Amino acid sequence: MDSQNQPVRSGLSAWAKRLGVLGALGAVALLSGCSKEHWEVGFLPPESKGATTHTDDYISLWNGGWIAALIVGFVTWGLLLWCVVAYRRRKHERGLPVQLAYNMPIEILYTVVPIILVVGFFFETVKAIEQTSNDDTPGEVVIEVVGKQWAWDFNYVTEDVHYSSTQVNLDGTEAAADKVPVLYLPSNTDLEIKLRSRDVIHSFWVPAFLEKRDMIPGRESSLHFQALKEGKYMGKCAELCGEFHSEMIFDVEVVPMDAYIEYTDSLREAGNTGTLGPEYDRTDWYKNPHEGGDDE
Ligand SMILES: [Cu+2]
Repeated sequence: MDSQNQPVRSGLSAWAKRLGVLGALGAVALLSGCSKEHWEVGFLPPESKGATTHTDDYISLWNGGWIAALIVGFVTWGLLLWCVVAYRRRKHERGLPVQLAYNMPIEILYTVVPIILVVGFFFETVKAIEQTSNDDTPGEVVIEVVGKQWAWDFNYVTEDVHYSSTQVNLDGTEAAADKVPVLYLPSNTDLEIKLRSRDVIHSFWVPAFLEKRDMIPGRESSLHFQALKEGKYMGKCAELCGEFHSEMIFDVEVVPMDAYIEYTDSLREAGNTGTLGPEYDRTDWYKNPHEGGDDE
């Protein structure tokens, strides 16, 4: 057996070269197409930076988690590689190497560092949740977003007007983009976005806002935040909700308050007064749970 073992080729230099080439290739693949903006937000959507009163908290939790994990990773990979190289079997050696165990300082390190990490992650997560998911600042403007197979109704509750949409037929042409329903949000205003569904479970997701909420028939959930950066964002349903789930998309326009008022006034002038209530729900099994559907 031993005679078949080829001795390690002369020294470390060949291995170092191979590792160097691999590392360089990996770095090129990793870094190509990545700009400073991508790094700053930890490869979350670049437009998420400063988009709402919550996004920066999410980004720093995300980046902090990655930085801690990478530090642990580099130390671990470094130690592994060092062991592989320093304790490799030399040309003249036969049999098993000297077996080592019970290194007290290392074992204490193994125990203490993970505890510090877990406690750190826990408190950083609680802090972020307090500032984001648990935010229930009363909305100066209340908007109800209603999901339905496969489109959206937007009830501008404070202004008592509504906008109703139908499914966007994504036919591969640019024209489809003009038919995407648009949700208008006034900037720098306390928003309460109420979410509900008319039929099956949908999910409200504006990727740039870094928040996603399921819309469950018979239950109301909500998001409270301020949109800080004016502009257009993409939104979509993030819960597989049937055949045309992929066409259940919308846009968000964050505009100054006067432009928002102008828009809701235009809805009123078009006759879209009042809000679209549960009378348009397709199913009401949750109101009579014993007549079909699951009890809660
Ligand atoms: Cu959906």
